Amino acid sequence: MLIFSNSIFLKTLFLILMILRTMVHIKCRSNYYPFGAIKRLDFPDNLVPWSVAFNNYHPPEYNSPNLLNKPWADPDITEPNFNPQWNELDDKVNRKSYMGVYNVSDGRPLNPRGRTGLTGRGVLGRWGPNHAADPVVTRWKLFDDGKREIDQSTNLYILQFCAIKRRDSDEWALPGGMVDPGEQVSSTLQREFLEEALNSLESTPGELESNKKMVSDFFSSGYEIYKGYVDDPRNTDNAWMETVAVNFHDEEGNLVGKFQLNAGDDAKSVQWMDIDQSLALYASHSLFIQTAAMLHGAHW
Ligand code: RP5
Repeated sequence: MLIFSNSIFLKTLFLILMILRTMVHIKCRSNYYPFGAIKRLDFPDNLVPWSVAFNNYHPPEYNSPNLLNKPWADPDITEPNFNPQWNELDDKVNRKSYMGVYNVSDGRPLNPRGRTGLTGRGVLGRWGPNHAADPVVTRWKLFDDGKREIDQSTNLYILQFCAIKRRDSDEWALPGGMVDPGEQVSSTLQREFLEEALNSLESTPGELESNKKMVSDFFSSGYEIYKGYVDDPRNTDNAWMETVAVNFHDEEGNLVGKFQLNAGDDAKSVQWMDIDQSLALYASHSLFIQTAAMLHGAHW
C-alpha cells in the first residue's frame, strides 16, 4: 500500500490522531439521547473531565428496557449474579479499554473521556467499553477511461470510501459493528463488511462463498488508522464505544471495484462516497476518513 511520505501530510496525520485521542467528546453530549425522549444534563466543556469538581452533577439515568435478557447484552447492573471483571478479559467479554485503566465508582465503570450528562448504559449492550471494528475501504475515483479524477481546488486525487446509511439514525457511516465475545477484530471487520455492504445475511450460499473469498483476500492486508474511544451519540457516563478502524485500500481499483455493493443488516443503503471535508458522518467517522485521505495524500 502506498503511504504518502510528504512531511505536511504526516504532520497533519499526527495532529488528527492527537485530536482523536484527546478531544472533548461532543456528540455524546447532544441535547437528547438517541431513540428516546430522555434529555441529557447540559454543562460546559470545562466540566467534562472527572478530575474537575462538579458538585451539583446529578444527571438523569437511562437503561433501555430492550436490553434485558438479550444474549449479547449484560444484565442489569443491580442483578446479584452479575459480577463483571472490570478492566479485564471477562471470560470472553473484553472489558479492557484501549484508553488505559478506567475508574469504577459505586460499582459502575466511568467513561474515560469524562461526563456525558447521562448515567446508566443507555442503549449500549455492555457496561463499560463496547468494542467495535470499522473497515475503511477506499479506492481512487476514476473517470470512465480509468484515469484518476483530480479535485480542482486542491489539485489532489479524490479518494472514495465505502459508506453505509445507518438504519437507526439515517446518518452516513462506516460499515462497522460490534466485536462479538471471543471474536478477533480482523473477523469482525470482514463480517461487518459482508453483512452491511454486501448483504451477506440474505445472499445465496453460492454468492456468500464467493463474497467471503473476495473479502478475505482483499482484507488480508490493511493499515490500522485508529484504535480507541469513539464519540458515539449512544455513550453515557457508564457505557461507551471503542473501535479499531482499519484501512483496506484498492490502489488499482480492480479488486473492490468488482464488489457488487448491496446494503444489508443495519444498513439501509450503501455507496462509494467521495472523501472531502464537507462530509458529516456518524460519531467520529469523519476523522477516520480524514486520516485515510491523509495517509494516501488524497484530496480532503
Ligand atoms: C460506532 O458504532 C463504531 O465506530 C461502529 O461504527 C459502530 C458500531 O455500532 P453498531 O453499528 O453495531 O450499532 O461507534
